[in-house]
Amino acid sequence: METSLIILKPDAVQRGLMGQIIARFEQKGLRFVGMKFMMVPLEIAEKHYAEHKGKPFYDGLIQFVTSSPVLVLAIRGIDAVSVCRKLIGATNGRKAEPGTIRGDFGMSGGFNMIHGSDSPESAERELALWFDAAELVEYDRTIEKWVYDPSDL
Ligand code: IDP
Ligand code: MG
Repeated sequence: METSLIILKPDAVQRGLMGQIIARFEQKGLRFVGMKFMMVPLEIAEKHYAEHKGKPFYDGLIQFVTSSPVLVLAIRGIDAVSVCRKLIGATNGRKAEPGTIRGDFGMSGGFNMIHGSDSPESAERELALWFDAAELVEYDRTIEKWVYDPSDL
């Protein structure tokens, strides 16, 4: 099982899309193990997006994610990192495929509603940045024996 770090960005919250976006992950069969609604401290935003420092969109991106609350999620499943990225779609909403979250709900390259870890290594780093270990909730869901077949596990 992998865990991915997902953020519903300020535009998703402001546009009232949290429920519809969360539903996509629930319907897929993924398990939520962490969730918090918060204003993003500048220091966390800068650490989270450190790889983009110096790019033309960096300052606007930091301003955007710290401007209004976000919903931070930790989502678990087999191959959860790549599965979540597929559900999310391409970075620019105008280019993202229909059926993806960005493809169905967005028109912007920057205001693209959601962040998802891009690799298991990024997920580990990001989970440690956004959640204390005790905030990730360990539990079983009996339904998962119907989500996965025995050869998946
Ligand atoms: P990703 O979120 O699909 O992984 P990244 O390239 O890692 O995309 O960029 C991080 C975030 O920076 C994007 O989700 C988006 O909000 C913003 N961003 C990326 N490229 C641009 C751009 O060209 N213009 C404005 N914002 C951008
Ligand atoms: Mg990225």
